[in-house]
Amino acid sequence: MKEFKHFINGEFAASASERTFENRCPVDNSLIGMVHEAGQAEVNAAVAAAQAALDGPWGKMSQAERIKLLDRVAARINERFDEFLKAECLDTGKPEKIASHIDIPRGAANFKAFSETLANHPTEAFKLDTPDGKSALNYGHRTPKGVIAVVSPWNLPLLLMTWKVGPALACGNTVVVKPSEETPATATLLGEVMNECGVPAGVYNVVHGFGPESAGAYLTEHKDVDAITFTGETRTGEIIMRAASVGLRNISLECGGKNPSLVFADCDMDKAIEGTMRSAFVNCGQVCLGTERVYVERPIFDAFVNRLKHGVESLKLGRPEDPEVDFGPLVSLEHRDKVVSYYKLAAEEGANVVIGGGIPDMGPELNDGAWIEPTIWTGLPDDARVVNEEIFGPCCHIRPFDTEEEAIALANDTRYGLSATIWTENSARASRVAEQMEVGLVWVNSWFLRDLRTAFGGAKESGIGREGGIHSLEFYTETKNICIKL
Ligand code: NAD
Ligand code: 6OD
Repeated sequence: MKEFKHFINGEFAASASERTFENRCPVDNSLIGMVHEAGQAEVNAAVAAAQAALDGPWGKMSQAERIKLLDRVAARINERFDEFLKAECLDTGKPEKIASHIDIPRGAANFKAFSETLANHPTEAFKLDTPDGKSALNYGHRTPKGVIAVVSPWNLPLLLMTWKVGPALACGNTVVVKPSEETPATATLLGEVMNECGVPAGVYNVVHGFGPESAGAYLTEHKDVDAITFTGETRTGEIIMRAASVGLRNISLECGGKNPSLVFADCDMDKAIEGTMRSAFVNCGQVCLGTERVYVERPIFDAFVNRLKHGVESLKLGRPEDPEVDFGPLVSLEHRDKVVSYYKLAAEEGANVVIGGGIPDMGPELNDGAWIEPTIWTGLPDDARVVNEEIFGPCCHIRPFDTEEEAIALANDTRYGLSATIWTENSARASRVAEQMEVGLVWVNSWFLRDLRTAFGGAKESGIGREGGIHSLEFYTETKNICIKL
């Protein structure tokens, strides 16, 4: 049986308390291994190691040397691709077909993209005329923020963790990562890679555990953590924001969503169906950018609902390693309880269940896993909880609309503001509608098409701040103005 230890100062370490918890595979609920739970002592040690690396070898290294090391990390993840893939799929149950295209390649790419941004992005410079008839030169100078706490979720574990660790390290910071308790494996494996690549001890640290009264809280409340970057639920984001207020530490929050998709009658239906199949059901609906509310212009409503239903019928559920499989289980039995409670609520709120709505019979080998049926509803009122609360499962509600104005109002009628997707072949309409969406990200005729140079983040209760490209540099560095009187 596997044992997942913390990674502190370049070494794998057990918890002094010897407290551990189970890591189970959601495919069949089998035990993968035991995870050490960090107490205050382990978190203190990890933060101290990160601080020492900052004051020592990492802080003294040139930007070019750091970038070379991070390029090596990216290459090494790709060399150990299959190990990362197996570990990620065991922890999450997601199909290898998906993780080999999304999670692991992006996990590696995150270590390269930001080095290039850093190397190529200048800071500002202004020459100022001074009252004595001479002048002064102002220029911006970036320094690392310091020790960064990275608190990450379970849905895209390696991708979302390295999305923060990559730019943080490129900018010269050190990190202490608290991966989700559901998915400890790839963050731990990355510790081995850091050592193999010669990244100095203390630059990358991992502490395992839960949120409240555990590693997550101890880390985010730690006074020597200089900034916190978090991905997860909005309610957790609020708690972390309170923790960050002590000492006025910087935060970046990437939180939940209840994302709309607007399908206009002038769309290319094939593209809209293919895109909505992915945005609603890929990764078993556990993507923060995923679509849970679909608004379809009335003339094509019935045809759209029918074709999406056929798409769902063709999804193949099964084990991650089966190359034909495109749909795995939810991440855990606990999360399935939550999603099932929404399936029941949808029925109580008067939904018409187009397809799904329950737990599939996967046979004796898999029935203990966290399996769930992909589900489509129609007919719910706009104030139904199912239409307003983030479910984070493979389900969507489809509702007809009659005018562009109505579609925009419906899409924006939410406290969330992460992403929106628009399906239309009319480019004037596309930009007009996109500009009115109250979100951080809009995709037109596509979904989850990512360019790491662009701004990523949410509006309203979906988050605070932007990361990606220059925005990551802004968050992970302190810009100092240096004024030289000439
Ligand atoms: P979560 O908020 O429950 O947990 C996220 C992380 O925070 C975990 O590591 C957890 O242990 C830790 N945590 C929990 N309570 C804490 C506390 N009090 N103090 C410190 N740390 C704490 O989220 P989840 O269930 O892991 O992930 C699903 C959620 O994440 C969904 O709401 C989804 O929309 C959101 N999400 C958002 C994005 C985005 O980019 N906006 C991306 C992925 C997931
Ligand atoms: O692609 C990314 O950079 C990113 N942060 C994706 C988030 C997906 C949410 O589940």
